[in-house]
Amino acid sequence: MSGLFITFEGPEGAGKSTNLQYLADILSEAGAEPLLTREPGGTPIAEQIRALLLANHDEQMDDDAELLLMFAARAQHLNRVIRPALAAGRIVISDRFTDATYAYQGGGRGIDPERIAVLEGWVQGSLRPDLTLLFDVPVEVGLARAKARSTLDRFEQEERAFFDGVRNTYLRRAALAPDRYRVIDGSGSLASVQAALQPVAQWILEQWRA
Ligand code: Z5A
Repeated sequence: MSGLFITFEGPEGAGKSTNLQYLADILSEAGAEPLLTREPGGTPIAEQIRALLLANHDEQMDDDAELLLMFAARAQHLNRVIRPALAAGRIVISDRFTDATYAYQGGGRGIDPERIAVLEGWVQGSLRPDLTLLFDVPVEVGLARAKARSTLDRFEQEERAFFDGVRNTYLRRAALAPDRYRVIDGSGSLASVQAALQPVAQWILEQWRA
């Protein structure tokens, strides 16, 4: 038995968390009971690493330290939560996964994607998401939403160029692997975004039942 691994990606304020719950509700009503999780995080230890990664520190975090902490959290999350759930045949939906590392640590910080690929192979082996929903919004729209909501975490305080790098990397990766990604315009009304999710939900259910 093997489940289905779905990831939600996008720059800040793109609407991932809001729409993840919406999709999960549709799947649950259809009897699928998806497992919802997030990165960095998803287990008690990985959530502690998340807190370290998002907090503002007096000391600047080294880019390599940030990258390695992302994958440390991912190893814990994958082996404790994601792999067992997939092995049990469940649909797993993660709010961010390794595409975020390529986007933020690669496109944002400027780390060579080949170095990220080494860690991806080490930690994940051949495991990749079956489907990635990329919620795309212009940088200024996403940041305005994030700023309206709460105090800014360590990533949200970055410069404009950082966020341009994040968004461009996501879009480039999606263009290179159109079979795995669905790009959803997250800048429209919530109703229009949720309408776009309806056929995606049906596709997921068909794949899961097959
Ligand atoms: N990170 C990394 O660097 N490398 C990695 O490998 C991984 C992660 C895995 C996680 O923080 C941070 O970790 C993240 C990348 C980095 N950077 N930051 N910041 P997080 O999980 O707290 O942050 P986030 O993933 O960016 O979440 P977010 O800012 O909450 O964005 P979102 O989930 O896409 O948005 P939302 O919460 O659903 O919506 C944001 C607001 O907009 C909210 O008030 C909504 O009501 C509103 N919204 C949503 N959709 C709409 C529409 N369509 N219209 C109007 N308003 C809307």
